[in-house]
Amino acid sequence: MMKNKFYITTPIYYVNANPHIGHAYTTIAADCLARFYREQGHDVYFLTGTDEHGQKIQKAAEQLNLSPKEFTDCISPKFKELWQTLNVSNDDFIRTTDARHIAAVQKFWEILKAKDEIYEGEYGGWYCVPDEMFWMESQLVDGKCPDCGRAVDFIKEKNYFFKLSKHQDWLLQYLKENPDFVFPQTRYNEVVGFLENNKLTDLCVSRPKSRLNWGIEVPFDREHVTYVWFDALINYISAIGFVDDKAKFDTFWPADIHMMAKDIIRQHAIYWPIMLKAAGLALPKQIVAHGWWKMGEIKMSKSLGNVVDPIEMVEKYGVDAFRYFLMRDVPFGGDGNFSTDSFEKRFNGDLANDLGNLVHRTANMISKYVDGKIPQGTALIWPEGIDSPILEKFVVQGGQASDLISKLAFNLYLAEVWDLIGAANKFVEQIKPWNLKKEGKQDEVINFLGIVVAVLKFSAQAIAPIMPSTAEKIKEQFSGDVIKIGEPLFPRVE
Ligand code: ME8
Repeated sequence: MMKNKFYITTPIYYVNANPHIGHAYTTIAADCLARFYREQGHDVYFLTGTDEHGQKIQKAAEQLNLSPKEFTDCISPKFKELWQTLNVSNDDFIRTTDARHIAAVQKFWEILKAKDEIYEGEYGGWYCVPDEMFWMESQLVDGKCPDCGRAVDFIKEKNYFFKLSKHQDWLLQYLKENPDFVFPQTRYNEVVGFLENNKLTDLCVSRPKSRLNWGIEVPFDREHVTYVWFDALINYISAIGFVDDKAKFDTFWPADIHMMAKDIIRQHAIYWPIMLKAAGLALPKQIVAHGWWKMGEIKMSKSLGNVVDPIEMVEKYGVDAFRYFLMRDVPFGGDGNFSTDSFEKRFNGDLANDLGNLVHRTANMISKYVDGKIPQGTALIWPEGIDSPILEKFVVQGGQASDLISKLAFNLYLAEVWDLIGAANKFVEQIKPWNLKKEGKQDEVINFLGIVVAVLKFSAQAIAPIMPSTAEKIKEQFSGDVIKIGEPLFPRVE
């Protein structure tokens, strides 16, 4: 039997600064899906990586007196290490400086050229020499560079153009026929609206080497390098063997999900599908664009410096608490405001008081009331007179796996699990096992503990994609014959 495959990608991140919580968010969300589908038996390929060419990177390197390659060799591993620290289970890590990627970009150029989708043209604009930036007439301030105020020159240069515009109607039609192509709906509407109200122009996809040489050479004109987005997007196919592994490519392409934030939706929902269509390749199944993490009301970004460092968060609170907060606090798709207050509220509430407490008190009760023997395997009976619809349903019907993860409703998914955990904590107070024990009702004590252990095992399974090591720790404590009392999972923070 052929296994279902699931190919998911994150953006490849620019290496001109260290990764922050925004990058961590996308990558962790993708990781939750990758883990979820692996658990479901899919053949999963989870790709992330770094975007290393272009002027921004070249400049960042120059400032440090390094060659661009020396610079990117220094920063790219920081992303790789961060993903390990965050327990991210990526199957591959692509760098746009990898030989396999350079070969794929050049093959893509050749295909488009052969299909007459590329032409030579002239590019004109107001150029600020010190800033190495092109500006449109309308962007100039008093006829000068809007960035630095210096004089600008009108420059015309030869470049290659990709015939984006001729595919506009096709793309709009495609979007109308495939309303799930972009998620969430708000972003879908935005893309459709943009295409309905604007005329696409052809895309200038090369830069003369006299201006920029840190890029992938155009295979049929070595005096030009590839425009960064025309280079970067292709990573999604270069990583799965576009040039050198047909079997792998045929297995995994098209991607199931390209995950990102809303800032780069246009490149992914307009440029990329048109590039693929023009090259005769299948389109990804879905473009998923979540919101932004903000500080106050301002988007976190490396250029503003208002960022939260994921490493600091992990050192202070642990990996799983960080992963939990990101996936729980904000409905996926919307923007989120980061504050230490809201983080610590969730930490002390959901993690320390609810989950941590249930694990710890259950382990202690097993040790105290039943000589450490974990009650399991026997049919559970719902105790009469106890009012807890959520838990009663769980006992009577067994735990139901939720499909909210596959619908990308991570926060609702977690809320459901926490409803059950909350009900189980309340159940302890309702049942008062210490009284049952005093009254010698040992069967009832065992039945009670059996119910709580079943809740914990079910919850551990359910949270595994989001909190993999916490799930493991719970399973370790409760899966054998005898309880292994562990350290508190989430000691309160003050
Ligand atoms: O755009 N909130 O790279 P990039 C949420 N190299 N997510 C955020 C975020 C925030 N405040 N800030 C960044 C690039 N992100 C290109 C991509 S892909 C072929 C090329 C995340 O380093 C989010 O996923 O600027 C966003 O889309 C991405 O980082 C942008 O990363």
